[in-house]
Amino acid sequence: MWYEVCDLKRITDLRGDLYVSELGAGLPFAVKRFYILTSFNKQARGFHAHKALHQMAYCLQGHCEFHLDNGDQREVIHLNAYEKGLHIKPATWREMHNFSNDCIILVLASEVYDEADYIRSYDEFLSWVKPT
Ligand code: T46
Repeated sequence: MWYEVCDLKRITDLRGDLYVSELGAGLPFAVKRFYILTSFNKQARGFHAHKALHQMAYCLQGHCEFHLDNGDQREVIHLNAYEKGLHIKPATWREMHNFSNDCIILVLASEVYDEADYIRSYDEFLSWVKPT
């Protein structure tokens, strides 16, 4: 699958719930960076692809939509539960839309920040994933 939705494991006891994911069990890559997106002002974000980066996005609060495109197929994934992580793989165009006012998104990344890994033009993305 060119993207995946991965469930966190829930461990419940009398004190409440603990959700966990670890390398090889729900977390498909070692994490070198994380960032948080919040305080949205109705403007969509993203509009780029990555050449090599893997990311897991968790909507910790509220809801939002990830629009993913691999050059052949488009999918809209509704993230509205913090126990669901969206694995966005390399060579995937992503856009984020329709954030709720209270939305908080946590993103885990496989690499440190590198602007050279971004493809920020959709035409360039199509030429990169589907060379003629
Ligand atoms: C992605 C989606 C889901 C940094 O300096 N370090 C960082 O680690 C990141 C993520 C961003 N930045 C800078 C680069 C820009 O000047 O922060 C500014 C905003 O970044 P950007 O316009 O890329 O933000 P989004 O929300 O469009 O995209 C972000 C990630 O950049 C991207 O990798 O997949 O979230």
